[in-house]
Amino acid sequence: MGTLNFEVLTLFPGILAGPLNESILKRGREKGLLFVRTWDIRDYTEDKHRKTDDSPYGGEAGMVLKPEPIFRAVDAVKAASPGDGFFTVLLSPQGTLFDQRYAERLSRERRRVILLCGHYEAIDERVKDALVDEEVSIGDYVLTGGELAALVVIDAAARLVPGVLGDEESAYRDSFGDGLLDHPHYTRPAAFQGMQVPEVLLSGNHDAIMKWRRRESLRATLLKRPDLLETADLSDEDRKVLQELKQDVKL
Ligand code: 6GU
Repeated sequence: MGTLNFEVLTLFPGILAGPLNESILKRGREKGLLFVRTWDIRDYTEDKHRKTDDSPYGGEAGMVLKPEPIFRAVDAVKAASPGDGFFTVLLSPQGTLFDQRYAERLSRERRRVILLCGHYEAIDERVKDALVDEEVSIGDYVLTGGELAALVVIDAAARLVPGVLGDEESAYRDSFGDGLLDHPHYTRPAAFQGMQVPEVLLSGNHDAIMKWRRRESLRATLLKRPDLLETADLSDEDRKVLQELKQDVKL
């Protein structure tokens, strides 16, 4: 079985360390299913002040990440694994939106995935032109840097690698897989502060329970994220249920 390999280039490797050493990511790494290595871009500067950014040509405000340290760092990553293939992703708010489909594609990636994190500032365009295969954003908001986005990308892809989730955990792997929101969940006690668990879940009728869950997934999606219904994987029965739910909403 293959390992999902990430090489993360960052000015702040410490941001990554905590989350990679907890819970499922930690266990995935221990099992050899996930490999994540961080590279400090500042280690690839060659000047006395270890300068990684500079003011932009054209005289606008702000700073731009210099190309040389990044090119050297990427060279070092590639030299460390001779013969391997590489796929380079720049994390930036200008990228295409990261979603479950992207996570699924990444989870099957055989090449080493280089995640390039910017911080505060813009990045010299020649890095994108010469080194970057894809530019990815995790949503329409601005973070201080790409590190948290890199963690999101690693986490979402890693949990889809077979064996990373335990049996109990992987039962939930498909909850977004068909493009619908999850249905409600309940555990003991059956009555709590006057609130009852839905009768059908206590019935032992597996077929009725499966139908209830599907209906509640469709209901949650219709109410909270109707946009997802455009691309969701829907059966004829699903469409019938959706028509009923829409009728209910109007009452
Ligand atoms: Cl990938 N980077 C930054 N800095 N901000 C973001 C982002 C990435 N995705 C959404 N906002």
